[in-house]
Amino acid sequence: MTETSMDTEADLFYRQLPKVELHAHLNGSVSFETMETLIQRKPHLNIEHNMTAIRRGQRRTLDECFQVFKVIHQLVDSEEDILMVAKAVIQEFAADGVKYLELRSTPREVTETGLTKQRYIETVLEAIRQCKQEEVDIDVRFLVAVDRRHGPEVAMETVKLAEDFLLSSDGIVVGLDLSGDPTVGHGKDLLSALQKAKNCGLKLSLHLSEVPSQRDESELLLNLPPDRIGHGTFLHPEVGGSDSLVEKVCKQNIPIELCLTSNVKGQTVPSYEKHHFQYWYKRGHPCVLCTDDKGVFCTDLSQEYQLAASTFGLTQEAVWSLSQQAIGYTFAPEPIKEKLEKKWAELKQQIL
Ligand code: 6MZ
Repeated sequence: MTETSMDTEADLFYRQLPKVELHAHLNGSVSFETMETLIQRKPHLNIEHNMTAIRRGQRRTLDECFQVFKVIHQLVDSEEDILMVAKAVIQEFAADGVKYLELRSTPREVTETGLTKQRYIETVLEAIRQCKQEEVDIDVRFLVAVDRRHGPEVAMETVKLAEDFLLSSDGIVVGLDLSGDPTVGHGKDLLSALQKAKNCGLKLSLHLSEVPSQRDESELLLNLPPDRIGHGTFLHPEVGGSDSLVEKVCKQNIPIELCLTSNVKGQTVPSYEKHHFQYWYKRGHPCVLCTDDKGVFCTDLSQEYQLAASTFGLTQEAVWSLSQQAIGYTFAPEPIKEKLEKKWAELKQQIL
């Protein structure tokens, strides 16, 4: 698909396709419309739309992408904001045909608004519950995120918080995410927090090898092993990774969450055609298409499926399999996976 057609509506087939979204950062997923409301609520911040989204044809360095998150965090800094943003994001994913969503977000505390990390998570869970009550057609789970920038002590605190919610959230909190600027810090310092999370039953989705310098870190973190990998852009030898990394990923059959537009707009891959989706998909390795930050990168999951199909020549049958296989890579309990499988089977009759 060309750059010019990229921000247009995805075809009906891709919209109707039932989808599973497993890699979506809450504050990166805020839509243009919700952002408008936030900007109007806080005029004194003087924030404009071009500071919160990367549009068609635009590129940013990864570092610039992380500046964008800082701006969004200024706009989303109270319980009221989080509730509004989380509900809107869930409704938008549902409207895009996503039937199962794992949202992730980094709990923050903001003294000025009285926001605490505990309340942050409780508010996201409240948004999930309200959407369920309102019968929004989507099953939503939550991954508590560790921002690597904040170091080992904060990581350990976050794991303890996540562990509490794992026990008390009626199955909504299912795992832990490791994300944040990949050029900051080293995973070795976070290893004991991640190990603790794993030991207490939290599933692990770790951003790995998002930039080339993370090779040693990925070697180390793959020994945990994580339950899923975010991006994994530089794991394979053709881009400076290594056979040993690929072997570890393949041997343990760890699904990779692949976010095409995010990686192209953030310039960690040079073009859609050169995206590492191709490398892993050709090997028959478990791949899940995801949006990463649908608001910041101006995309949605239907569009990501359409882009993958047009770039790599996937048939509709292959696209269907890709979305269906993602059910198996969710952190949902077995009965939920079975329910989703049934839904896919029913919809297949109507759509394909
Ligand atoms: C690494 C990313 C990311 O947590 O405030 N985040 N981390 N790589 C990426 N690729 C572009 N995109 C988003 O959502 C925003 C936070 O998610 C992480 C960053 O830590 C960012 O601050 P939440 O909901």
